[in-house]
Amino acid sequence: MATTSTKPVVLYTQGTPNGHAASVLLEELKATYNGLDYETVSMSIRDADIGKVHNQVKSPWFLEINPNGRIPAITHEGFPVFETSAILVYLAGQFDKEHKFSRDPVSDPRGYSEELQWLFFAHGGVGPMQGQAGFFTRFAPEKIPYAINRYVTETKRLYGVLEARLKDRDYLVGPGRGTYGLADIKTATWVRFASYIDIKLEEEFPAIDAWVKRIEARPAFQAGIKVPA
Ligand SMILES: N[C@@H](CCC(=O)N[C@@H](CS)C(=O)NCC(=O)O)C(=O)O
Repeated sequence: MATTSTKPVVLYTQGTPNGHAASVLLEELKATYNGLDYETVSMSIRDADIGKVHNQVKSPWFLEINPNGRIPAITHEGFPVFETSAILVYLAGQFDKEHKFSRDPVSDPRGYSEELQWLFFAHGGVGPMQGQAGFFTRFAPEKIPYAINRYVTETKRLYGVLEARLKDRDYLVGPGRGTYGLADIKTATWVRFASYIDIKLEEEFPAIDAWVKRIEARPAFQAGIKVPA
């Protein structure tokens, strides 16, 4: 059930790309700003646990936090936020006061728009397409070549967009070569699992490969992808 936490932010999560996006940003904020801390509640996302385990994502208490019954979700002093990118934007607004990982909507509205564009591109495109590609490649009880081909092909098309964007940049958003931030976190947490759908980044998408390695070298990123313990 929902915890009575002494920490202001509670993250309800599991070790998946979407869960990692939230925990990576929390770890980045924790490493940069003094005072932010959070508690993690490890959720079960297995259908087999519905009705059995108290912290399954379809439990009535959790549906009050996330009516969509999925991880990640957070509460901040009791205020619930669901959907990965909405969580990233909320946490940035509350805690990234010096805009180290996010663009300022007031002083830099176009930079903020650019950030949302790449965030939405990953949230509505890369995540769902790669997720379906992974499901049909690895987990579906029946191998359906049409479905595998459709989702892997669309994931590769989206990777082509990222590859073109990253060819002469270090990060997705920002002037010059860009600066690391929300859109990189949201996208890299998915793309680093490209090999699960048999995409070889080093050979097929070298600019993406270099970008993922650059991001994975960050200590806070490494801490975030180990959540929940
Ligand atoms: N659009 C949602 C997707 C969340 C999502 O699909 N979460 C998966 C794990 S990565 C989940 O909780 N699955 C459990 C279920 O479907 O019951 C977001 O970005 O937060």
